[in-house]
Amino acid sequence: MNLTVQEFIEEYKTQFQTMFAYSYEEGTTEQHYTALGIFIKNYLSRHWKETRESYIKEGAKQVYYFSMEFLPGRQLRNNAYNLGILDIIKEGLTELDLSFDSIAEAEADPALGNGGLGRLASCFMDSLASLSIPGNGNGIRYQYGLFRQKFVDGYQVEVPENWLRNRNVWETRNNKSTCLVRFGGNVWLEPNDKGYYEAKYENTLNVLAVPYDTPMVGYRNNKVNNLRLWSAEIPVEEEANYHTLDEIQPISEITQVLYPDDSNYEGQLLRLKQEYFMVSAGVQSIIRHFRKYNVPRKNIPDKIAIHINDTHPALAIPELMRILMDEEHLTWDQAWEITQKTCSYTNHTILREALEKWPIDMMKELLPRIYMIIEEINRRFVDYHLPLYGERITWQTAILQNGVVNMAHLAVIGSHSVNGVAKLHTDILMSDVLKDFFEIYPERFNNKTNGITQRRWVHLANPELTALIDEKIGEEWKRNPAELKVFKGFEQDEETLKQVAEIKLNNKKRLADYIEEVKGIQVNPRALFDVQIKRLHAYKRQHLNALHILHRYLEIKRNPDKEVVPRVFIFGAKAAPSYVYAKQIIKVINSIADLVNNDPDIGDKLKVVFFENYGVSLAEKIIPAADIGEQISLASMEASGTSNMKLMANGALTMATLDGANIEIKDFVGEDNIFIFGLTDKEVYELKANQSYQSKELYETNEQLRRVLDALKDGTIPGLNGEGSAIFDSLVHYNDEYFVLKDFESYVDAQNRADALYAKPMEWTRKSLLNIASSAPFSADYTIKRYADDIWKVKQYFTGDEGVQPLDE
Ligand code: TH1
Repeated sequence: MNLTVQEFIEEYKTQFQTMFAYSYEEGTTEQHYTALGIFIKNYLSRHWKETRESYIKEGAKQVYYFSMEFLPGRQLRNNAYNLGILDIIKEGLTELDLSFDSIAEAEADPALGNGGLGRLASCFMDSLASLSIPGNGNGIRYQYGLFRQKFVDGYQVEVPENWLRNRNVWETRNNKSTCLVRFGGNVWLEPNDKGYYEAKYENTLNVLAVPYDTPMVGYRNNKVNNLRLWSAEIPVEEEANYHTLDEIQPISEITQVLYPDDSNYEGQLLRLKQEYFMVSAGVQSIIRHFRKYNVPRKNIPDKIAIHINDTHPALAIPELMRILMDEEHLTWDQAWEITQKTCSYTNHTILREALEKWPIDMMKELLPRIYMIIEEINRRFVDYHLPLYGERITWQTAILQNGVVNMAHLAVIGSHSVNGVAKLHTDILMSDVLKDFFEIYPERFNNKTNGITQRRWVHLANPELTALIDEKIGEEWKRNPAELKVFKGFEQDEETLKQVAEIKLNNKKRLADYIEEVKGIQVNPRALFDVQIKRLHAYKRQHLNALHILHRYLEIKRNPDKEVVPRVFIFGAKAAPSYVYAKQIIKVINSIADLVNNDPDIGDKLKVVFFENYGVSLAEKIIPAADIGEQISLASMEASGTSNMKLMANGALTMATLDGANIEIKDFVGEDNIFIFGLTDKEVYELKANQSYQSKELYETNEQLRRVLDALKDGTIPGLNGEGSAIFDSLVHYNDEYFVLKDFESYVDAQNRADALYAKPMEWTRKSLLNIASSAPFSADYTIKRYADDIWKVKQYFTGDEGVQPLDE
């Protein structure tokens, strides 16, 4: 199936005309996007079908990645690239006088996730397919994605994200595989004459789950896996019972909108409905598919792995129990053994406010049968462990506690594997957050440090860098990321360093043009581009970054003649709509930007750019242009982080606390090639334990810090309405929960070291090259290989020597 440029041109013209009854010359960019998307989807459909069939034929074990969030990003370029037809399409379109780049920009970016957790799920989908692993995604087809962010007078305003307004060319509605999901009503068990209890239901709300399947294209291996997203509808046979919009609402609302909270639990009933809806439909369709394998049910764990992405899909555990008992008529013990062997769980955060705890009353009413099962899991857990571990440990690890269902405990108890997402994070799980479980089930715990797909984040986002690496070390690194380390050999090669520097500068020029276009701010591409892109959260400490900017501003004003290394500070961040403090930080940064960018004394020395509506597509533009990646969370708070990996892979130097995966980045790149500052996790724990931290003392004794803090509230920053004072108060009067003031000095210090290094361009670029060349360990291909080997026990299915090679590290 080697498509030639001429074939593409002919087929594309026909395709366009068939779809729109116009000749392609008259098409709008949006129509061209649609036609091209459909062309590519048709092109891959044979592989999609054959991949599915081959897994069944081989009796392959399949993994199902259950996640409430996926952030796939635009798929046109990615799919064409992985299929190996990107260059042909580009050439063909050029001949037709069309621009691939503008057509690709017409695609809506599906924001079906909040941040790192959802993007990780999508990187994993790319790696599963590229490694020829039978791996499927299972999630929700939200009608509205994460809100679109606008700034009005520097304040965040949320606008609905109607990503489905134009048709979604990638999805296929699959009417054959619908399921019924039941909510509420009454449930009881009735003994029957076949020797088991039957679950009887009355007055339930029945919801039809309709799957929309999206192809997940592997890298040049003819494999196409499936991402299944569920949509809620009225069951056809019940349509006559629904008359008004109000009556339809309880059903249509289920998959209407994504909850906009990142690392935060909002105990809303609708969210619980969403979770069970996705989980129930997913598990039902898996068990249905399993029947095609014609093996005994006790072998389910040999054919199926269900992965629970944070606790949001943890109801998969009681749902699988329900199906195995109520529908497959297995005993409790049989069902429990299968369930535990099938399910595995990843924890993504230790933040207390993110841990899901559903009120028992709510769960009982919405999911009566599921609650019965959870109660029984809990009863058996307590009965078994009380005599072995005593009162304290048993009650602290129970699922039912003080009127709530502790979802993390359910997930740990019902799984054979529990993992954290970076070394430090997993250590904290074992020694602190889940320490009692670690005592009971030490063998379940393991670490799987996060990863990113280099295909999207380097090959496609940074084509010039990719071409340079190809030229220097050959193309093997694309199939076998470990090869990238060969690039280290060029750290002293002046010519290569010049090329790396030039590519960075080109990327910065492109971003500078884009900044001018969308923000109207002129920035100097030769300035140091300092980037912090992630959700806005107090623990991520964007306000520490802001204090540093203020500090620079005040210094320039005090010493206008002093030479400084010019910097452009770049932000991208959404705040949860109800997160007042985070929104205040956004306003303050926007106001600092107004102050700095419009001060004639400042000029090119300092610029601040806060992009609106940060997401995957913006990240692809910003990351290749970054000189510094800011990873400045309070030590112990960021489970892993993944923008740190994307930024280093594109040659940014990391400005980091010893938190999350920053620690592993430091270990791989070497401490000379990263800027480390701030408290360690141990110091944080100590300060918290002995309650010795007094932020006000720092304010009173450190003059430099006081000047900066005072600027928050003394009118220096224009346009504020108390937001600066609010942040001041939290830092000075409410004892600075995230130790911003404590880390300030050491942060400024590290930033000064960065300036000094940037003044020596060759030295800087050498470290940049070493970052690029040390980024291979953070390939999601490796992460996925470890999940596949250690947790899921699924195999790579090679049909030849194509695609990503079998990975041995
Ligand atoms: C993030 C973590 O904060 C981040 O450190 C990590 O790199 C990423 O997951 C991927 O592992 C989390 N996102 C969420 C989102 C929700 C709840 C908890 C977390 S943790 C909704």
